[in-house]
Amino acid sequence: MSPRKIIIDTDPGQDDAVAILLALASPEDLEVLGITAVAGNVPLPLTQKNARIVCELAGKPETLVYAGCDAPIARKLVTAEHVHGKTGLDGPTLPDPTMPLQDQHAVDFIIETLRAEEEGTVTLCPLGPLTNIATALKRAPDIAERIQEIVLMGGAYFEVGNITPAAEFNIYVDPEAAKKVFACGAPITVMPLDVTHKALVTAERNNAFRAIGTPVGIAVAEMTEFFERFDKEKYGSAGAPLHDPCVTAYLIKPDLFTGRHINVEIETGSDLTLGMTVADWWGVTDRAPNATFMGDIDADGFFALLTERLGRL
Ligand SMILES: [Ca+2]
Repeated sequence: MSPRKIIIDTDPGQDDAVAILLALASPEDLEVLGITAVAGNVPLPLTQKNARIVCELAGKPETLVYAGCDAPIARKLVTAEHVHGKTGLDGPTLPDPTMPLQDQHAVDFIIETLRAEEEGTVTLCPLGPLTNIATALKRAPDIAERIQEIVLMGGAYFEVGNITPAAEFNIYVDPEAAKKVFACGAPITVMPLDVTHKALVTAERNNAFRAIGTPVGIAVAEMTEFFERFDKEKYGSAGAPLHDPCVTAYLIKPDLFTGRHINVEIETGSDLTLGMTVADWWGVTDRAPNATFMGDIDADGFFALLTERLGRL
């Protein structure tokens, strides 16, 4: 089988970095057509730069990186330096990138790629707020039926929220964009906090990254060490959750995950629960299913895959 064509839409972010590294390490499974940066964890000038830093760390400076939207559709940008540090990639010391940023706007790249490639052969992998994807769908509604699948990190049901008591960060930052994406009709697979909070980088798992002994292995260990401080303090957990790599791991090994095909709606009207993913996990409404909402992960299998693949770079 030929590798699956993907566009990674991202706001790096240490866990975004690991998701990108996993994809770039897996050319037999994934062909990365491009990486599109969006404002999220940190502002756009940093996310597009961080995306290029990660490509160079992977030894793949030929990867096409595009800058997209610098603010949510209808709101002021909320960032997460309290988790990811000032640069978004705090932890390791990595050189500034020398590879170019593409001139084309990320949204135009997404639209043109979906129109140029054969229908149903391009998968979108959003790892940040859904601004770029929603803007593309708004500007070019014809692309919705050309998308093979949207596999995204965002939302929560059992874990409820991390940026507010009710909302997960990616959805909260641009709820109008999320609403647009969940209503677009393309097949959607969601990696919510319910899954990612089971993918914890314990000391043993981080030691396995470090033991790879390469610049990539050591950088990943240093990144997770940096942002685990926040989660350990907040949740009292054994380590930091690796949110975004769940998306790229799913595309390589879907059997690691289990979930339900259900209806998911996005709250955009309430100040109290803004950005909540109202997931009908128990099937208590007659609203039509629009997403496969994951609930569980084989965490040991996930970390085994990550460690093996990162060791290739
Ligand atoms: Ca992210």
